Order: sequence, then C-alpha cells, then structure tokens
Amino acid sequence: MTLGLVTAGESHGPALVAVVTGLPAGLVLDRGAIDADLRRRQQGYGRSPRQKIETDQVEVLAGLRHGRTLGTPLALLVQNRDHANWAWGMSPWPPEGEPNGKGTKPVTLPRPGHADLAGVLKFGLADVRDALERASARHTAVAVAAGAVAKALLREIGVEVQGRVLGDDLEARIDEARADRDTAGGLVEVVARAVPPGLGSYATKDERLDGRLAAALMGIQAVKGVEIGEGFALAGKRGSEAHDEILPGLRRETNRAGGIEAGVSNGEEIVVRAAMKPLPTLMRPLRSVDLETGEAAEALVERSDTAAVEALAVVAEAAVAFELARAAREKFGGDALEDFVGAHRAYVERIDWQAR
Ligand code: EPS
Repeated sequence: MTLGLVTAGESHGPALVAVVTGLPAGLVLDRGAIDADLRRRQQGYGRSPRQKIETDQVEVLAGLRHGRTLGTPLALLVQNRDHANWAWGMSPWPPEGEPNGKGTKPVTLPRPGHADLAGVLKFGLADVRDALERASARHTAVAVAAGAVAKALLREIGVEVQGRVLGDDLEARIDEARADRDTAGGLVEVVARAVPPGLGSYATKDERLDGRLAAALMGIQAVKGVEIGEGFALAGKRGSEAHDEILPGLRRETNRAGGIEAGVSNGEEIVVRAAMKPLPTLMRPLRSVDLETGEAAEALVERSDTAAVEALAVVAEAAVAFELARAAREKFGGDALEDFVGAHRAYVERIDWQAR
C-alpha cells in the first residue's frame, strides 16, 4: 500500500490536474483547508501580476463523496484563469480563427537557467514555449492541493508539517533585485512534528526517507540544494559534536540529524531545508542565442516573478507532507481510515513512543 501522485498541466493551458492514488476510504477532506493552502502559495513577496489573475480553488472530479474519500483515485483540478488570454496560443487542439491573445508567436530565445534550451533539444521542439509551459512552477498549485490532502491524512495520526522562509532580509533583497530588473532566490525550511520512529528504511536506497525527501524537494522547480538537519555543516564537525546522544526515556537533547538516522525517522522532529536559485526570467536579460538564426541575442523577457521563495515554503511543505504520508501508508496500510489509524496506534503502543 502506497500513495501515488501524477500531475499534468501547462502554465497557460486550460487547467492543472492531479490524481492521487492509495488513499484510505473515509478520510474527511475540508475544501476550505485545501483552498487556504492554495491561497498561501499564491501570496508572498515578489510574485508576478499573474497572481492577480488567478484565484486558485480546488475542484474534485473523482474519488470523493460528500466530503469523504472513497478509497479510489482522487482527481483534483485547478483552473488556469489566465488561459482565457491564451486561448488561441495554448489551445490543446489546432486553433480556429486568426491568431489572437498571448503565445501566438514562437519563442526562440532560451533563458539560461530555465528548461528552454534543454527542453527543445531533448524533445525536438521548434517553439521554446512547448518546453517552458510545463517546466513552469505554475503546476505546483495542484501539487499543493495534493499536499493538503496528504496533510489531512497525516493529521489523523497526529503529524503536523509546516514550511517557512529562512532569513528576515527577504523583502529587502527582493526590492533590490526588482530595482535592478533582476531576480532573487532564498532558503526554506520544513519541519514535521510527531512523526513516529520507523518511517523509511535503511534496507535499500529507494526506501531511505532522507533520499525520498531530498528527491521530493529537488523535484520542485528552482531547487538546487537540500539538506537534512544540520546537513552540510556536519561535514566540518567531529563525531562528538555531530551526533545526538540518546538519553533515558530514549530522548535526545539535540536534533542535528534532523529526525532521520540511517534513512529512518527516529521520532524527533524532521527538519529539511531547500535552497532556491534566483528565477531565470530576468527583465534585464542574460546573453543567449536565437535558435532560429544561431546568432547572439538576449534571452526571452516575459512577465514573471522577481522571487517565489514564500511560495516555495508552501510547495516544499506539501512535497514533504506527501512523502511522509506515502511512507506512513507503506508502514500502516489499511483500506479504511480506521485500519490506518489503528495500525499506527498499535505500533506506537508496541514501541512505547510518545510524540515529542
Ligand atoms: C513562472 C512564471 C510566472 C509565474 C508562474 C511561474 O508566470 P507568468 O509568466 O504567467 O506570469 O507567475 O507561477 C504561477 C503562475 C503560479 O501560480 O505559481 C515560471 O516561469 O515558472
């Protein structure tokens, strides 16, 4: 028993969709809570005017009846309201009538740092838009909806997941970057509380919880670095300063390991961090090459965010929640929610573990 997630959707296409498989039956979902996470993702300093066009709200197409999961695939949808302005340019079918609106002209000026160049080479595309539309972080909207479902499941076993931006100079750095027609990145942290020991496994690399969380975070657009606990800083420390001593009651005074030892949760708070690079769409563009002529040119300039670090905190929270929920489904199983919750309860009683 595990959770699965597939998303689809282009930034300016009609909609974003997600299918979540492996949920137990009987989980109550709160539409307001999912939409609140969608709103949190849209807010934040440095976003593009696009966020004034979108008012993300979840629609459920399958897998839910009267607010309870059916134990069948859950299909979620978030509309792209901006699609109305791109109806010709992003029409899924050959468009009818004269070109109008946005996205009608092929893009041939790849942006360094975006999927533009690698995408057209890999897929044999003539128009960079065919690559950039899916590579866009817009589709994190529906991933956040799936993360909100995962959080609802985790809450049933007492687990809470929270993301936040690290550093208090963010707004100033964004203001400076915007004034220079540049972009900014930043750091986020996600903490998961009351995760029982024993999620993940040291047995194989695919089961390691640290590897899975790192992959989940690296799978988010613009993330270039991930650390668990004190991560990179541990490399410069001695063992005596790096490890978390075990005290009577199996308690720890420190959590340098970030709640994971040998790829397995150890019962402490799980702490992961992700580093986001500055976004690649610069209003003062970097050097590039026109793919049509092969001549030097400036990279594509189009409406974009100056920074999306606050959005990343919400997206990373959703990604960590989904992965933890997946690991919890593997450990506790169950077709009905009570089976899942009951297996968790029996396990924590067996190991005599109290949530910290
Ligand atoms: C994005 C570019 C911008 C962002 C977008 C991600 O879109 P647009 O070019 O339409 O202004 O706003 O993110 C979202 C729309 C969103 O909802 O997060 C990119 O190139 O990745």
